[in-house]
Amino acid sequence: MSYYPLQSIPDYFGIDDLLTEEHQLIRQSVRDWVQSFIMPQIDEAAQNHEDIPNLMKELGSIGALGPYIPEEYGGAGLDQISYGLIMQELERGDSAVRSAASVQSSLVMFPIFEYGSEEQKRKFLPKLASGEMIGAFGLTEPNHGSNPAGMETNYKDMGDYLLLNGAKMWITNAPLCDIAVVWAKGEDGKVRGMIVERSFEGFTTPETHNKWSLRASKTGELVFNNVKVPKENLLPNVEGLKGPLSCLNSARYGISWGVIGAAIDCYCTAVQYSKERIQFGKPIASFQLQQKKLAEFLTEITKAQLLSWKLGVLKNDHKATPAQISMAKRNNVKMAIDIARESRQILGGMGIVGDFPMMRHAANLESVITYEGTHDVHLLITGMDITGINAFG
Ligand code: TGC
Ligand code: FAD
Repeated sequence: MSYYPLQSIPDYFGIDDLLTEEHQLIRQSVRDWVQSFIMPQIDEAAQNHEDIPNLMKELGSIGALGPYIPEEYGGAGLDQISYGLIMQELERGDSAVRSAASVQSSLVMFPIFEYGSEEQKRKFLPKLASGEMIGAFGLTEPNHGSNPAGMETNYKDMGDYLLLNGAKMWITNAPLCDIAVVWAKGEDGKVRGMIVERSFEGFTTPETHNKWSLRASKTGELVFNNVKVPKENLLPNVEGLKGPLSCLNSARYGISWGVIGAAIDCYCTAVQYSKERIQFGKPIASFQLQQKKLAEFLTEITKAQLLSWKLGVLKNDHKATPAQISMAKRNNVKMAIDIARESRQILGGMGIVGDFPMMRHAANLESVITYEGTHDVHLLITGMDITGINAFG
């Protein structure tokens, strides 16, 4: 359980005034679910490098899978602020929980909804929304991470079917997935997306072991050895790298909110602990050095909240640019990882044990600052937006 009262979760600039009653109800219901379902088991799951049993069906039952997908396809038909608030609450529990919901919602349901055929939408979206089916997203490869344009995974048009070969690496939920949205190059060199099903011969998903980060999430590879993909599984309505990159816009936006949750969990724990822990005859909260840390945490959380809220407003109006999303993802993840590391120090030795969440969040955020575009890649995206000059290659 959380070590601090939930009423201490900060809203220093009254951002709740900008939320509707529905937003607040959604946030409360996910917060309650995280308290009762995630908090009691997350430390043990992370310590044991195990995923949380039944997680996807539970996430489906609270409407956290594809919240902004229309109801006719099994989604909740909510707006982007609701999606962000859900991500925030899930990541207050653990980045692995938010990751599971992000991948399913933004990287699997979003491309099927946005670029899929009507048959694909009807076949896959409702089962993905309920968590009955688990999806993965395959873009990164062993030799191509930040530079997905270089991907080697390829398909040949065999007339009746597509023949898929190659491998994807570092894929969230690969070992658990029923389907994977996979991005591959055709003989014309153009990138296309396709839905690869678990039952297809030649498709395997070896697990990546010994992670020190996101230990409550399964990561693995997607390996394609002459996999015959029926043509009806090709996403018909997108071609080129903008297909996968547009999915990342949605996921990166969700991360900008999610990491605020991780930061809040660390901040609230540190405030509570610093008031209780006595050294030199006084609570450590009475020392200026500790107050400086707490004041800076709250300032940074508040700035991040405002950034994500405004980005959500832009997203609702279909006006958010990829560069704005990059800025928010980059800023907020750095904010959260700094707070996780610094707040751990406020707990002294107690900060390193699993009774408190800081080490777990800090270790998770090492992945979050790397995936969905590294910290440096997002800086270069901002640099290119400012100057018009591409400094990648
Ligand atoms: P570039 O030439 O700039 O662009 C190629 C085409 O794509 C378009 N585009 C975008 N479209 C939509 N949204 C975006 N964000 C877009 N960025 C670019 C662009 O307009 C162009 O379209 P067109 O029609 O002209 O062809 O591409 P580039 O090869 O120079 O690369 C640019 C770069 C480096 C920014 C990009 O490739 C990048 O973002 N790299 C980082 C890779 C990344 O983020 N991988 C994430 C993998 S998925 C993941 O990590 C999931 S973790 C999930 C979890 O567990 O939560
Ligand atoms: P590299 O691209 O090799 O980068 C290494 C370093 O070089 C980084 O610091 C980077 O910033 C820097 N660098 C690279 N290019 C430049 C440049 N031009 N200028 C300056 N510096 C540069 N991918 C998926 O497709 N699906 C998933 O579900 C998924 N889940 C993941 C889960 C986890 C736990 C992790 C850790 C990763 C996941 N990823 C996933 C992959 C993730 O997106 C990549 O790790 C990330 O994009 C970086 O690629 P890379 O690891 O190959 O690093």
